[in-house]
Parts: sequence; structure tokens; C-alpha cells
Amino acid sequence: MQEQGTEQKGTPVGRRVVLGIMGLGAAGVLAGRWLSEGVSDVVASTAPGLAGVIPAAGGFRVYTVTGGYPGFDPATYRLNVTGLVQRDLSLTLDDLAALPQTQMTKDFQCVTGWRVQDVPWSGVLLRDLLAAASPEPDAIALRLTSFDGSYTESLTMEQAVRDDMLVATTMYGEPIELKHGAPVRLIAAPMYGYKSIKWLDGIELGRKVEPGYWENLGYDVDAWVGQSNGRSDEPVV
Ligand SMILES: Nc1nc2c(c(=O)[nH]1)N[C@H]1C(S)=C(S)[C@@H](COP(=O)(O)O)O[C@H]1N2
Ligand SMILES: [Mo]
Repeated sequence: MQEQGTEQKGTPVGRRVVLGIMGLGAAGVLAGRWLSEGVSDVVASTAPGLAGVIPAAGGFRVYTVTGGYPGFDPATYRLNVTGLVQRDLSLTLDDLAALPQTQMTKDFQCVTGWRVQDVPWSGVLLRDLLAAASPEPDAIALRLTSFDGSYTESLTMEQAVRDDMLVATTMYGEPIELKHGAPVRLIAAPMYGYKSIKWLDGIELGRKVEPGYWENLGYDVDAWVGQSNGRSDEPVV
């Protein structure tokens, strides 16, 4: 079972968070919408006999640390690439669509133990996006931001230029749904799901890795599936 210490630090995203919201009697459309998904999360997690990786039979569990899904206008959405680059980018959705498109089919695994196999994604390889901005030689870290206003993530430049790091705009051949991070999310395929930031709107290049949202709560910055302090061996969630 889950260790108390870890539970206090938070699990991305665990029962503690869901129950906390329920305890507050969260009101409102957005909170209600999230709560209903959170409830099935709890039901799934407390089913008897769970062990090891939980196959997410119903597909993805939807997570948001803000209690809702941020809205956006496709006409005014921009993905900004800034910091230690020779060219700042401020890309519209059309700009992104005009860049070389890459498809990949990968398992998606949350650190809490559920996994969805063989998810097809498409979009722009992160390294192609970075190349368009011409990083300065001393840019060794990326700070990624979400327009939910709360979630952040990080990668080293070395990780970012792998061929399985995708700035995704489609999932299962359709535009990514709002709950899954529309219009643009990262897919950090070799890492636990918490690296795959949703509602991505900013990539800032710098000299230092700044731990992201869950990393500030104790999870590994280098979140390789099976090789970090993830808890895929335990029926957490
Ligand atoms: N902005 C944002 N991105 C996020 C999260 C979040 O709460 N907010 N949760 C992360 C976690 S812990 C996981 S497992 C995946 C879940 O993706 P999904 O909600 O599309 O299933 O999103 C990741 N990206
Ligand atoms: Mo997660």
C-alpha cells in the first residue's frame, strides 16, 4: 500500500486529492465535471485484488491540478518558445501544422500505476520545434508551462531532442480533446505521464533544470518509466 510520507507529498494524481475536493463539497460545473471522473478513479483504485500495473480498461484517467479544464480560443492560441534561443517563436496552430509532422504510437503510463497501450499521437517533434528557434549553445534545460496557470514541467536539452518527445496536436487521429490538453500537449513517451504537460503554451530554454509541479512534491525530474521513483509496482492511484 501507499506510504504515508508519499501520500502527504501528493501523488500525481491520487485519491487524497480527489477526496480532499469531495470533502470541501466542491461546487460548480467545472469542479463537478472533474469530480465525476475522479469518482470513477477512486472506484477503480479500490477494486479488490489490484496488483501491479493497472490496465486502464476504460482508457485514460483525466487529471487536472486546477480542478477544471482551461479554455482557449484557437484563433489566439500561441505556443511560445523563448529564453536562450536565437529566434523567439510565437506559433499559431496553423504555424504548428505547417511544420513537419511526426506520428508515434506509444504506451502511456501514469506513475500511479495505470497504463494505456498503443496510443497514436501526431504533432511536431520537440527537437524540430527547438531547431526552428535555434537554441543557444548554453541552453541545457527546458521549462514548460501550461495555460492552466499552475502546471509546469522540465526536461534537459538532451532529453528534449530524443526522437520520442512530441509536441502533440492529435490523439487517436483526432484533434486532442480539451480534457486531454487541447490544443497542444507534450508527449514525453519514455517517461511517466506527469512529464506530458497538457495545455502547453510555453517552452523556455535556460541554463538550469527547474523542477516541475509534481517534482516539487517529490517525484523524480528524470521520470523514466521503470527507472525512477514512480510507484508503478503498487496499486496506488
Ligand atoms: N496541465 C496539466 N498537465 C498534466 C497533468 C495536470 O494535472 N495538468 N497531469 C499529468 C499526469 S500526472 C498525467 S498521468 C497525465 C494524464 O493525462 P490525461 O489527463 O490526458 O489522461 O497528464 C499529465 N499532464
Ligand atoms: Mo500521472
